[in-house]
Amino acid sequence: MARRKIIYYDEVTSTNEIAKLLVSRQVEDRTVVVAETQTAGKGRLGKVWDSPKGVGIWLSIILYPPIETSEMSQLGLVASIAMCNTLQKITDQHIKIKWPNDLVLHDKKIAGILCELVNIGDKKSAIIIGIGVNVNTSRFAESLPYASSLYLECGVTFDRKQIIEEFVQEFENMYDKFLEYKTFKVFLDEYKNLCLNLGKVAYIKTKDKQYTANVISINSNGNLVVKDEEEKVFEIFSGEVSIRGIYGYT
Ligand code: BT5
Repeated sequence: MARRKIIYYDEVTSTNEIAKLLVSRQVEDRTVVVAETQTAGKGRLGKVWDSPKGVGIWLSIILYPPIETSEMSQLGLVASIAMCNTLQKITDQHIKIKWPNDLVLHDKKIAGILCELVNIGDKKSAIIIGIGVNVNTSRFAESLPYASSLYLECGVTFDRKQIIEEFVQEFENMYDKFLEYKTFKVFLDEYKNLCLNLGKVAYIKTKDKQYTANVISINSNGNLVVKDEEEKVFEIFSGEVSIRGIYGYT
C-alpha cells in the first residue's frame, strides 16, 4: 500500500485546526498532520486538551469519505479501535475503549479523539479525526485526576514514531474495509469487545440534563443504547454527551 503523507510540525495551535486549513487548500485524502506540541489542543464540547511538548502523539487524519455526512462520526470509532489495537500490540496491555472514543488503561484515560466535519461544498464534507495519546508523559496537572500515560502505567518509555507509523497502517487497513462495506457494522463486534461500558451503569450528562442509565448495547451506527431508571430504552449520540461511571471516570 502507498505510504501516506505525514506532515510533522514542531508547534501548532491544534492539529485539527491545521488540518482544516489544509482541507481548504484541498490537501490529498488520508493526509496526516502531527505536532510535537499544541498550544490550543481541543477536546470535545469546547474542552481543553493538554498537549505538552515531546511526550505525546497529537495528530489529525484528513479524510474525504464517499459516504453521507451523518455517517462520518462512525470513523472516529474505527480510529479508536485502530489506536487501541496498535497500543495493545506495542504495550502488551489490555487497553479498553470508553464509549465513544476514549482509550483507557488501568481505569485512566490515556487517549482521546475529537472528530470534526468540514463542509467542502456540493453537500459534501471532509472529516478530521484528531487523536491525542499520552505516551511518555511523566506527570499531569492535579486538574486531570483521570489522566495517565503509557509510561506511567507501564513503567517504560515508548517510541512515538513507531506508534504513529503502526497506527497509520492499522487505520488504513480498517478504513479500506470500511469503504468496502460502507458501514460500521463490520467492526461492531470488535468494538463491543473492547468497550468497557457495556452492561454497566453510566452517568450521562448532556447540555440540558443529567441522569444515570444502564448501558445495554451499541447499535450498528455506533450509538449507545441505554435504559433509564423509568425503563425507557433510547439511543444516545456521541456528539452531545459526556459519560462517566457512577463511582469515577469509568
Ligand atoms: C477528547 O475530548 O478526549 C478529545 C481529545 C482529542 C485531542 C486531539 S490531539 C490532536 C487533535 N488536535 C486537537 O486539538 N485535538 C485532537 P473529551 O472527551 O472532551 O475530553 C476532554 C477532557 O479530557 C478535558 O476536559 C480534561 O478533563 C481531559 N484531558 C485534557 N487533556 C488531557 C490529556 N492530555 N490526557 C487525558 N485527559 C485529558
